[in-house]
Formats: sequence, C-alpha cells, structure tokens
Amino acid sequence: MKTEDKRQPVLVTRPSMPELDEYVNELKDIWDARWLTNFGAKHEAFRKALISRLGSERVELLVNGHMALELGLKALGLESGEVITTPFTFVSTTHAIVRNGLTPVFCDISPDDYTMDVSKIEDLITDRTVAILPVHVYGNICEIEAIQDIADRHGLKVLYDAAHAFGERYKGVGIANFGDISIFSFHATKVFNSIEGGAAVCRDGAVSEKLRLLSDFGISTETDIDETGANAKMNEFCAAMGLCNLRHLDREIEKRRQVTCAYRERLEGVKGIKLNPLQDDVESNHAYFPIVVEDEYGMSRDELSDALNEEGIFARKYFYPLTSDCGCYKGRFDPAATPVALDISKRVLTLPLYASLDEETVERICKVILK
Ligand code: T4K
Repeated sequence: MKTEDKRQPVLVTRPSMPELDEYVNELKDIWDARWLTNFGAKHEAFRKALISRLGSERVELLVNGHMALELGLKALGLESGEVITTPFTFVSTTHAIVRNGLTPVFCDISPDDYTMDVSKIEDLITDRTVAILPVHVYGNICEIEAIQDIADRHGLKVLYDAAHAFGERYKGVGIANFGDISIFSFHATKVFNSIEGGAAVCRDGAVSEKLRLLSDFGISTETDIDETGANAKMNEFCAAMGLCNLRHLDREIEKRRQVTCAYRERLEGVKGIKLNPLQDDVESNHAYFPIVVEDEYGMSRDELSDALNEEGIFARKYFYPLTSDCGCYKGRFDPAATPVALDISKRVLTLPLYASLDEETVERICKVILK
C-alpha cells in the first residue's frame, strides 16, 4: 500500500478511479461514434453490465441518484399524499418527496443501525399514506421483511433509497431486488461511481418503462409525448466511467474492508466510541465508517471533529442536521418527534474511508481519537 503524503489533508472520501488508459480506451469509441448522450452504446453496455451485476432485468440509468429517487416516486404514480421516511439521511431523500408534491412523515430510527425503526411505522400510517421510503443508511440494510409486510398489509408502495448500498447482498440476494424500486447513487463519493450517475431497479416492467420515459422528457416517439418528464439521462462519458469502475468493484470493496478492519482493531472497545454494527445476513460494501460519540468519551462530537480538523483530517457529520431540521424546512417539521435520530445526528462522525486509504493514515486518525 502506498503511503499518503502527510501534508495532504485527509478527506472523508476519495473517488475510486480506473487507470487513465482504461478510460481513454472507452472514450475512443465515443469519439468514433460521435454519440455523446441520449441512450448511446456505452449507456446500453453499462445498463447490461448492471443487469448482470444486480440480478434484475429492469435497470434504468439516470443522471444521478437524486433524479432516480425523484422520478422513481413519479413512476410509481404517487401524485399526492404522505410518504413515511427517515430524517437521518442526505437531504436528497426528503427533497425528492417534497419536490413531487408529497408530504414526508418522519419515522424515528433504530439506535442500533440507524435505519427506520419498523416498530414505529404503523403508528404513522393514515388514510393519506401512499408509500414508505426507507434508506439503507451507510449501507446498513433496513428491516426488509418487516417493511414489506407492513406495506402489503396497508397497500403501500416501497421505494428504497439504496444510494449507499450498491454491491451489497442480503441473505444472498442482491440488494436491488427489494421494494417496488431500489435506487442507487453512482456519485464520485460513492463505493462505486460513474462520476455522476444513478440507477433505479424496478420490480415491475411498466414502472421501469415509465421511468425511462420520464428521464427523457416523456418522449415515446418523435410525435408522442406521453409523460411530463425531465431530462435525467446518463451521458456516454459517465456510462464509460461506470463500465471501467465496475470491472474493479470487487477489489475496491475488498480494500475498503481492510481499511474498516484497521479501524476496528484500533477503536473496538474504546470507551464512549460506538462503532457501526456488523449486520448478520449482510454482505457489506463498507461504504462508510460512522462512529457515535457517547457521553463517556469525555469530549463532544464537535470537539472531536475540531481536534481531527486541526490534524488535517476532515471527517464529516453525515447526517447532521436531520433533514427535518434543514433551513429550507424550518418550522414545517418537528425534529424532536424523532428523538433517537435527533440524538444520533448530534453525536455521529463519519471517518475517512476509501479504497486507497493506507494503514498509516488510519493509525494517525485513530491516535487523535484515542488521545
Ligand atoms: N440519497 C442518499 C442517502 C445520499 O447519500 C445521496 C447522496 C443521494 C440520495 C443522492 O445521490 P446523488 O444525486 O448525489 O447521486 C456528498 C455527495 O455529493 C452525495 O452524492 C452524497 N449522497 C452525500 C452523502 O455526500 P457532500 O456535499 O458531502 O460532497 P462534498 O463535495 O463535500 O464531497 C465529500 C468529500 O469527497 C470531500 O471531502 C471531497 C471529496 N471529493 C469529492 C468529490 C466530488 C473528492 O475527493 N473528489 C470528488 O470528485 O455530498
């Protein structure tokens, strides 16, 4: 493993990238074809590669994970009503609901794995509830069976925000295969990236087809415009990057696993530092390394974050504030209605984690925490 330059800041993440030659090789085809976007050859090749990787035929590629969420809700035909979701996520999840004219209803999270607390979902269901939108936050898998059971009993759609969960398996099944739709983010900062990009995997072929239309202005044929769509297509350059990175994904995940082991060796058992749980039945992609700073640590999360910053280490407060507490939603929701999520959001710190993070840097980071 290459040792990092000590003068360089240590960022929370760095994108995985192929060798330049490998990407340039893909670009040559794009130059030859003079086809840059609108469902070109790279788009189709990447989509096919994902179909085989994810184990589902109904994969649609989008410009980013956010549009996969936003258009996914629209493709499910949800035009009004309430969506039960978590506030402990990136703002995109909540924005996607609101931007569809739907109302988010926030469910508290489990203090164990920070996903939606399923025991609290049913109390939130009203005659206006149309869907559940859980998040596999940090790649921690939600209680899938319980959520589906509730959805089936109440006739609700389920859309999983699986932005953090690409490449994971639950009880041996690829994580894309749950809910009515599962969406992924291929943003530069994710385990797997196509520079910017996203995908939606649909249970139903008609939903998948609608999503594809919605990503291209709703254009069915030159003269038939059948949906009020947007422009959310993945371009050829992003698809080419996705094709390259997909070839190396397993190796990248293995490197990330080694980094998380290095952290665990040093931080397991440290008083007041709670590590992310290892979930049974889950093949993890090691997307994030969140720690929760408890009172016994003797320093607050913010003080620890500042101490790390002073050493040039830029951990991040994913996810603080709760989305229900964001400036644009002030006064609209009550963050105190989800007390566990509120508490965790004030204590959580996500440590640097990426495939090329070397052990010496992990040691440096842990030394600050252990001090
Ligand atoms: N749902 C969930 C649960 C999500 O977490 C996200 C995105 C979405 C939906 C929406 O998916 P996308 O539409 O984004 O595909 C970052 C990402 O922009 C965002 O994709 C991600 N979640 C979120 C958790 O993190 P920021 O504002 O923290 O990004 P930024 O620019 O501060 O970058 C983070 C670190 O990465 C920095 O230390 C710098 C480093 N970095 C970043 C980029 C872009 C690099 O080293 N190279 C780079 O190219 O949001």
